[in-house]
Amino acid sequence: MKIIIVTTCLIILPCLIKCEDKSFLKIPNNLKIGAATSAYQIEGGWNTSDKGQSNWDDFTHSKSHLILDGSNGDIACDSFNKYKEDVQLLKNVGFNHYRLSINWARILPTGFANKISKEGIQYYKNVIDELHSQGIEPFVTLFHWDIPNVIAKMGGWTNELIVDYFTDYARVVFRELGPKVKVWITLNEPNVDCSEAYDKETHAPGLNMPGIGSYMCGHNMLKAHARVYRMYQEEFKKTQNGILGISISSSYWFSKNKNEPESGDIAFQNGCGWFLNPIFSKDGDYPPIMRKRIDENSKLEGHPKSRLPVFSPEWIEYIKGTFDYFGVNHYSSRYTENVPYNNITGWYDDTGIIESVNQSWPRGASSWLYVVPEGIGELLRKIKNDYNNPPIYILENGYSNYGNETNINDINRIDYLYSYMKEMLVAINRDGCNVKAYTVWSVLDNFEWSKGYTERFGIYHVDFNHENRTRTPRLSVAWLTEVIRSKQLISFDEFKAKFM
Ligand code: GBH
Repeated sequence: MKIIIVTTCLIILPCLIKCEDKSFLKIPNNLKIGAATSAYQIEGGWNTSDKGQSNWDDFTHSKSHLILDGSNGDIACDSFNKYKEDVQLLKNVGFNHYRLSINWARILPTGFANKISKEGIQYYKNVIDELHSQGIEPFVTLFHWDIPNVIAKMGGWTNELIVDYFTDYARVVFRELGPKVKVWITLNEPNVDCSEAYDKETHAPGLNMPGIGSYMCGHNMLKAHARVYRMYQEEFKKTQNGILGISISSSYWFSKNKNEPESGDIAFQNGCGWFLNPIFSKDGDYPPIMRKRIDENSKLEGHPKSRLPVFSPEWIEYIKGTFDYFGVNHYSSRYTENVPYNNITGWYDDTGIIESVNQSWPRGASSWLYVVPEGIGELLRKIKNDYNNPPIYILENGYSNYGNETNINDINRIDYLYSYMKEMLVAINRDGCNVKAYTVWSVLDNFEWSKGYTERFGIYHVDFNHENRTRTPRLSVAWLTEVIRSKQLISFDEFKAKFM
């Protein structure tokens, strides 16, 4: 008797766990699976017809020493000419949506709305029509780090007038392309771009003004986002009925020490709350902890005013609630520890947090890309709990290989996507997180900003040495195609056993 019970348990128990797991691994019917790119990273055609110069054209041409391989996006994947083929590649995988971005200077050659480029508009119309003809839904980003160089030269995002210029540009885009687009992203990763462009020198224009430029930039980006959101509601919502959001780059931060359980959230508030709190919280404005620490640090440094600008009550109200969904780009996680506060020097930086990693975490080719799948589950639950269970659009998630290898058999990428999608599906199916879309970065290998072509995120390999920019599917294409077709997440081993 005993033996029978024990053996039945041994057989049934693991099955119960596994079977339960399997039901978590079902992809819900209403979860859209797609892939993303951005204009400067794939288009090329940098000086076709009447296109204006962008800040990235200027940056890569005049400061090529800041790009790891000295390269640029002049041709990139040549998607300006090869967009039909690219849409076919998306179709082959069975993606529901494609996230692309618009190059502001391509449609407004002077930077301003006094002149609209017919060719520029036509290009994006062609791409969007091609997507629709293949049953793929466009998600369109208005700003993915490239702005007209004339505006960049006048201070870019540190000049408050950009709020008006960005709104004028957005109005042209909505008018021309809006009838065929239902999902908009105003700004891609403002938290990353503000820091990299103005505090550091990794994004155009590379100002290197730590602790000053990024906060000016963020202040104006928040205003610009809100203005565009509200302008759409007033002028286009009735006729076009799209949804708008912003995509914030969010790592997950694990408090390293039990006696400092708040350190992870402090890092989150400084890294993401910077943009999330003003838009998504009940009270609006910057996170109180961020305000407090930057004010204190500024004072100790002898600044007459805080380096973090102040919103008027009107702006706080105006920015609050300007979202239809919660957009998030997620790749990796960190540990956090508090740095002791010193009332003479403050903190060595405004967060008062030091980040570290677990050396046993697997890594991608990007120095920052540690593989920590549990982080995405924690992040989704945090968003659900802290921001009142909003609809979540995951707008980027992906893995990099080294550019000097072809890596057609990208098993590491499959493992990464599998483990992250698994955590996401558990957060949806078990914990009730309201995730509406999951988007792989990226369809194609592309110009990886200051890393040039040395890091490759594509599920399709691109041969940048060949004038055809030949695209070749990696193994992850076959795996993803099967996952999307069957609506069931399977590991690489299961895939191999069945299909290889
Ligand atoms: C995205 O940014 C971009 O939107 C996309 O254009 C780009 O190609 C893609 O990622 C791949 O890089 O973990 O503390 O060391 C992601 C930008 C870069 C932001 C690394 C966080 C590391 C911070 N991320 N950065 S940390």
